[in-house]
Amino acid sequence: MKNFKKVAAIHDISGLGKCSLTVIIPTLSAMGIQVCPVPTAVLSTHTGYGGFVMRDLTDFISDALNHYRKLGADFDCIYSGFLASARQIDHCLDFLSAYSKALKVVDPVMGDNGKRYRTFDDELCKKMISLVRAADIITPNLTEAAILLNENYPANGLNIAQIKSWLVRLSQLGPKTVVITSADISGEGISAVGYDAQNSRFWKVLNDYVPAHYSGCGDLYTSVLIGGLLSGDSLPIAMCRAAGFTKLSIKSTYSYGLSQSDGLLFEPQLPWLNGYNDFSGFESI
Ligand code: PXL
Repeated sequence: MKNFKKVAAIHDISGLGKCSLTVIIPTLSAMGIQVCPVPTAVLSTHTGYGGFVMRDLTDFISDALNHYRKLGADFDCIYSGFLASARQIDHCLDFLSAYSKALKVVDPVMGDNGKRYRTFDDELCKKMISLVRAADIITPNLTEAAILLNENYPANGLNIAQIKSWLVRLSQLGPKTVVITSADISGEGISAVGYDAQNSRFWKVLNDYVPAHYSGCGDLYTSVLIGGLLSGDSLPIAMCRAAGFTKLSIKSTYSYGLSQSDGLLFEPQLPWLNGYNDFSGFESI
């Protein structure tokens, strides 16, 4: 029988401003993968809107895990993202050790564009390292990579040698696969760069430049990356699949002139995920 995959997604759910679970559930579902949401917080909007209200669900995560253990429930992948308190990191670590055979994906959501999100303090950022250590795959953006490595945000970008050294240093924290989703490579533009430490291979997929910034791009990218990897893609093919769908969603949103904080117009594009596409746009670096 076909092996239908299940992903436990430990992320927030925000009412307005598409990101986290409101992006992850439809995207992975369209790829034929079941998402089992474990909400870390409920927000009226994502943190980029003024005056948002938030309910922290820290204790819910451990209760949900206990219930899944009692049921003998299994997951093919545990995927953590936006966390509402430092204590949630301990609960995520319990999830990762309870499902040691699952693919452990940590998106160390902490900030973007050189700035931390409003709800992330020093304690949470410091503790994020322990979650990164337990992961198989991490998908930081450039801001998060800098925080994890205790480096200043490289406002003028990095050269290829520097970016490769950042990838290696991130993998030395624990994860055997590292993808920096928005590496600003001086003179080349924004690319996703990946490192497969087991085979010592580095990969790059260049993004098209669009003069706008939308919330939820990282969640969309990582969802498609996970969907690809769980379906048997190689790392560079999964990176191309993720880049292709993210690019299409960004360009479509831009073409309609939609508000940047509302997030991506990805819903009409979901059929792309099941079409025939060219995944050769990667480079070995
Ligand atoms: O996409 C990252 C993200 C997730 N969840 C919430 C956010 C953000 C980014 O702004 O605010 C609540």
